[in-house]
Amino acid sequence: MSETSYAPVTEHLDDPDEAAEEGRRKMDWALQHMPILSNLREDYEESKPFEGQVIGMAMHVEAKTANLVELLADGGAEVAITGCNPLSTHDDVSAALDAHDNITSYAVREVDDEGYYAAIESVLSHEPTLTVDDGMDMVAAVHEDYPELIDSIVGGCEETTTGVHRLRAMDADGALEYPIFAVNDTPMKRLFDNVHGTGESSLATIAMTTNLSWAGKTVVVAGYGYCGKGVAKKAAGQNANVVVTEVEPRRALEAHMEGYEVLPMAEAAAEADVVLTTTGNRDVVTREHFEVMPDGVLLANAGHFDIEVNLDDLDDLAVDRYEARDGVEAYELPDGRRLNVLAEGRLVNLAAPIALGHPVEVMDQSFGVQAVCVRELVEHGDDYEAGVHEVPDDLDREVAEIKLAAEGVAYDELTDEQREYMGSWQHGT
Ligand code: RBV
Repeated sequence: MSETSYAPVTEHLDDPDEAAEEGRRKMDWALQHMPILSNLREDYEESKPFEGQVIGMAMHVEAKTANLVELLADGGAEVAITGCNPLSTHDDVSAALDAHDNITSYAVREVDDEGYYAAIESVLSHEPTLTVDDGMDMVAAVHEDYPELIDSIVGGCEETTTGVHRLRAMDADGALEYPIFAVNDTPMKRLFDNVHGTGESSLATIAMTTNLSWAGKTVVVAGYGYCGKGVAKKAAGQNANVVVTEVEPRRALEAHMEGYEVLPMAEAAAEADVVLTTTGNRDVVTREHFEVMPDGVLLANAGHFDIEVNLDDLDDLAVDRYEARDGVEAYELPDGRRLNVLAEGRLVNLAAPIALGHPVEVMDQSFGVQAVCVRELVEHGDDYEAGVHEVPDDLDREVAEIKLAAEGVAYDELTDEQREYMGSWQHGT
């Protein structure tokens, strides 16, 4: 282990036992609303599919994630975990995880940059045979700094759009040296977590952080991907006037046909009460936009990294900067306008002081897919070459079926004739 390596969470807390108790309470509450993880857990506790594996994880360490981690550990794995964002960790949950015999948690909230990467190194010192990432920082560390681990890594899973995007770029460069499932891209993840999860949790966190209403506000949503669609729909549902900005012509048209105003950011910024970025790209809101924004505007980001709102530009323009509320930093411009940045421009639904991440139900789905993907890699990892892989559809269906059964939702099955018809090309009118 290198000298910079980070200690487990318990060494950073005054009273780890008390913290662990509170963290456990949060996990128990979440688990009551996670029928998929509960179901898989029962199965894996018995069958121990992960026995002999070491799983290295970098994810948002809070109660729902913790239930995934514990499922993997109770299924036989040794798990080492750290955060995937310096502000999203709940220390009490991290402590509860670390108290488990098979789990070491290095996640600590408000860790600095150096500590953030040192904690990833600490996870890698466990020599994982599988990686589970949200944003790809762990895969990057393995390839850049610990390539000797690659030979014994069976495969990995990636949770989020930005991570999958980075992995595909790495794969295209021929630099990705083990197989990774694009968990984000499954229907059970993307159609729920990205749309409903991001929509609900971002808006709820902004409302609670500011104590302001959506009704009558002009809300500029940057990016009309799965996350942007969810945010736009839910903001409109709360009586906001939604303006969408896009760079992709089909998506711009889709937003237009959905009834939203579509404008270039330079024009949208001048009308905005709230700007919420969901693009996964950098420099979406910059100096030229700050220059025209109204006094009091709220600036928040729901993308994985904190580079969508260019805070260096804003800092350059500002004559003063102060904490207006917990989680809200006001930047005062020379003409007196105040531009309010939420959660330091980090993903607001997880990084704001009161943030809880996505609702439990959607994370149950996302993490259900993670769990079956890890199982698939353990059982059939050799079948997958290095590179980014789509999750096999039957695994995603398995997760959907568990959820439908738990909800008591019945659905139809194809008859043999229908199946035959759908598989043939000869039938016409
Ligand atoms: N996300 N995790 C949570 N654990 O509360 N909330 C959101 C949580 C994930 C989500 O799946 C998304 O793809 C990713 O965070 C962005 O970093």
